[in-house]
This record gives sequence, C-alpha cells and structure tokens, in this order.
Amino acid sequence: MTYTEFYGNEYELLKQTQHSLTVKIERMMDAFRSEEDIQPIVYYCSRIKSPDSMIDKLQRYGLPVTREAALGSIYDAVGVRVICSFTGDVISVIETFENDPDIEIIKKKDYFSNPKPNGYRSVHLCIRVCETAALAEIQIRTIAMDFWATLEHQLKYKKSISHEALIRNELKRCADEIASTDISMQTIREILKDI
Ligand code: 0O2
Repeated sequence: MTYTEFYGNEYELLKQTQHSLTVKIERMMDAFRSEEDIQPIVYYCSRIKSPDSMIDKLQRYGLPVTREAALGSIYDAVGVRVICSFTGDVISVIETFENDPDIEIIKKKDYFSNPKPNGYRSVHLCIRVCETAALAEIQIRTIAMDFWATLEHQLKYKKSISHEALIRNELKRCADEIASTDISMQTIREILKDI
C-alpha cells in the first residue's frame, strides 16, 4: 500500500508537519551554534511512518486499522529523531522543546531515566504541532545510545535467532556499558568546560 493510499489527503498535512519540525530543529542548531562551543545536536532525521509499520502498530495496540486511528491515536505517524553529543545536551534540547509555544507536549516518555528492560534509553516527546494540529513524536538521545538503538532495531528483524536469551543479555550489557560511558563523557565535558 502506498503512503497516499493509506493516509489519503492527510499525507500532505503529515509532510507539512514533518517540514515544520525539521525547520524548527535547523533553527535550534543555528541558535546553539552561536551559544555553545560544541554543537549539542550532532544530527537529526525524520520520517513519515510507512503504512506497513503503522498497520502493524495499530494491530499491536488493538486499534482499528483506519486512517483516523493512525492520525488520532498513534503519535508517531510523523517522527523526528534528534541525536545529541552529551547527556546534558539531551536535557537542553528537551527544555528547548518544552519552552516552545509552537508545540504542545502531550506526553513525555522518559526511557532515559527509566530505561526499557532491554536497555533502550531515549526520551520520546509526544506532541501536537500547533500549525497543523497534527500529532508527532520527537525522540531525543545521545549518539552513543543511537548507535545501540540502531543496531538493536536491525537485530529485532532477524528471524529465529539462535541463543536468543544470550543475545538479549549481551545487548542489555552493551546498553548499560554505553550508558556508563555517556556519564563519563559528560563528566569529562564538564571538567573541560571549567578549564
Ligand atoms: P519505526 O517507524 O521504524 O521507527 P511501544 O513499545 O511501541 O508500545 P513505545 O516504544 O514507547 O511503546 O512507543 P513509541 O513512543 O511510539 O516509540 C516507538 C519507536 O521508538 C520505535 O519505532 C523505535 O523507533 C523506538 N523504540 C522504542 N522502543 C525501542 C527499543 O526497545 N529498541 C529500539 N531500537 N527502538 C525502540 P518503531 O515502531 O520501531 O518504528
């Protein structure tokens, strides 16, 4: 199924929402560039959720497989991911979004302070973009955590993994090591700032 077949006329609205969020992040990067010695945002990416992935999510949540449910009950038809250098930058970026009058934050899922059992660490802001009234999700995490999440996401799609429990434990161990490295890097950053 194509994006237009699934999202219909609303697809244009989703694209507009995606655009308005990416423009916002570009502006945020410009503002940080003039204020900070190291750019807090390393990069960002965005996407409109594919119809297959949306249908799968609606079914997982026990929702009707309709455009209305996709746009009204699921937050991440439009998804933006912001990747930061340090853990402190994750907090600064979240604060910037929280103080932005153009967006309404509906829910904050803090897997940074409360990681998922598999080790996933990220902050998800479920928002409404005032300009379009559409829902969207912003994920914010460090570059180190993004490295883990990207690889773990790819492994999820591997069918029939042998030694699954072992791999799950290893992934969790890696996530914890990465979190500990992130803390050390933040400490180094703070020491260097004071020199
Ligand atoms: P796509 O479209 O490929 O990005 P849920 O587990 O979905 O019930 P959650 O995770 O709070 O609850 O839902 P939310 O906030 O909608 O976020 C879903 C997205 O977060 C996922 O998108 C991933 O991008 C990311 N994510 C959540 N949990 C994990 C995880 O354990 N590992 C990794 N690597 N990413 C995760 P999708 O649905 O995969 O689709």
